[in-house]
Amino acid sequence: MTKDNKPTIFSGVQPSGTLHIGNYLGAISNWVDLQDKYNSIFCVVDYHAITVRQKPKELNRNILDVVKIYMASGINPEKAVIFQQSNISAHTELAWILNCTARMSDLFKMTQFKDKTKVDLEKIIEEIEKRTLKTFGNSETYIISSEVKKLVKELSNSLNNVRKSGIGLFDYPVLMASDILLYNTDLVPVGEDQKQHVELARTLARRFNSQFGKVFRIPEVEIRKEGARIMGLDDPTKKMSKSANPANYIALTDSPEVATKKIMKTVTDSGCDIKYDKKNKPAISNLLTIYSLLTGEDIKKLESKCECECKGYGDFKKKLAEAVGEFLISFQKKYNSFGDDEIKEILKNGAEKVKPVADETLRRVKEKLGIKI
Ligand code: AQP
Repeated sequence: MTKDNKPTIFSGVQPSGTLHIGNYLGAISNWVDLQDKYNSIFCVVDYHAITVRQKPKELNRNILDVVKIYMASGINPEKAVIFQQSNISAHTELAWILNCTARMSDLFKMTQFKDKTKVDLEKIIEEIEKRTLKTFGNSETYIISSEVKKLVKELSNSLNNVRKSGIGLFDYPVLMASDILLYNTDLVPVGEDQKQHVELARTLARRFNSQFGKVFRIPEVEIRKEGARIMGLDDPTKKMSKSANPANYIALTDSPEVATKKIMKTVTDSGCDIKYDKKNKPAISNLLTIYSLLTGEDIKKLESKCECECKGYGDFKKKLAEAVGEFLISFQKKYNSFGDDEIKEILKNGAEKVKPVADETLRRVKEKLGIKI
């Protein structure tokens, strides 16, 4: 709790590309709803973005643009603190300390690492064990069957991918734990893909507290009921992602014309009824979720409205494109109203506000570790 008795929320976005409606619906719009009730801290996590190669000029631009997106979404810098991660050196210092508490096994479990490197060592090892045991029961004898040979080959390929992967990509959940834990965070509002990383922050906080004495508050994760995982337009089995092909996402800076083209080209399910059914109709369910969250209309009502007014998917997509276009026009009007100097000033003020809190947490951590002289 802060002096005004409000619990603290912390969250952030990486300036790793063009932000999309998934980032907005899954995370940022939720922050807007929470900023009055909480002591709110929103970060531009630029050190996370460099876990994959970025062009320096683009990265510089993206950092400012992420803040513009926060503001256009309705984050009010009078109510919430907005700052740039790399301006507060306590983030990387604490990350190093937490690295000494984290285990390789904690990080190999992280889905984002598995997705980005195509490495799932534990699954392959589990398969090898399952197949050898299936053949021989509980016998201690292991014979290398051709199936197992194939898995061993897969394991060896995965290890090659691990060798090539940047250490930052593997380790960034620890940096994220540090981001969260520095500010005595009570709640971390994120999209569903980040849930596992918040769980790691909890694990590391508990581990540190029990080894050295209590410093960290154990944060809770906050995930929206609807919109927590907006799926890709080109593939509704994968989440919308800013590092994917542009056909995968609607960027918050796409013109209505570009967004319309993308929507009209979205993958559709078999059959032609407009029904929300995540399992059997993942594409239309995703589009209905986007439609509902952008217009505030209930999904059930949208289904019956579309049944009366739409002749199949084509009509439905046109209606959705209109709604998305309206949203983008109003969003971009606000987005374009902010100048770079104003944004830089907001980041500077934000860093000044959070620095004392981060430094104090780090001081307590160093004291517990025995390195404070
Ligand atoms: N598809 C999504 N649906 C709902 N929420 C999402 N978020 C991301 N994608 C979706 C949420 O947006 C916040 C900021 O995400 P991030 O920029 O820190 O990184 P990310 O989760 O890795 O997002 P991307 O778009 O997929 O980026 P890249 O491609 O660079 O990795 C988070 O709260 C996230 O959950």
